[in-house]
Amino acid sequence: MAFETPPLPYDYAALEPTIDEATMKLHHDKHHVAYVNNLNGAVEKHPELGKKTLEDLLSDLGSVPEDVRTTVRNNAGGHVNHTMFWQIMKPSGGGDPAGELAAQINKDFGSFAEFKKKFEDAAAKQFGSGWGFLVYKSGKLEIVTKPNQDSPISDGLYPILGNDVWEHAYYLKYNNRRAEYLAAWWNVVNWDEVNQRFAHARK
Ligand code: MN3
Repeated sequence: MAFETPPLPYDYAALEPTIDEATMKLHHDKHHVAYVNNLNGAVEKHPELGKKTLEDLLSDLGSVPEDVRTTVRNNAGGHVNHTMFWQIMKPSGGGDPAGELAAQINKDFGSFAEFKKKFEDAAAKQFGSGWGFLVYKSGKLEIVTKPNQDSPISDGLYPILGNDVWEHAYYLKYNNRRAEYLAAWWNVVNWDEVNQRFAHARK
């Protein structure tokens, strides 16, 4: 298989009570695995795609053969988005960001509280399925939302942080209360990992 689903870096129940065990099991073992399987199905038809990285594929979708372009867009996107998602969370996470990222957040949003409010608001307003992302563009942090599994990588931007607002990410525990999920999610953010992604984005 060209692409593989990475194992969760912690137990399915490790993010309780913010994200419940049943949601994590379904989300990782069914949803993420399906994206990887679908992406591998496209690679079977065009084996040269298997030699590319996810970033290569998503940053140049125009070079992907047309018969699998939508499949690659949705499923390479799903794969890269979820791989990031598991890594930027951790048990006993949360708290305040530190270091360079904290300074940049204060500079661009005024305060961490203000950033959280803006991020939650943007992600709450994403109609239907999609993601809220934090990206670094022209020396500034920016909040963007994307529908489906689209990735900021396709716009030449590296996602520093992202929250999944597909119903599969929260519906079992939060039902239709997306805003409640968004507000609780900060409790499991792994700011060390997010800081590393910020350092990568600045390169
Ligand atoms: Mn998801």
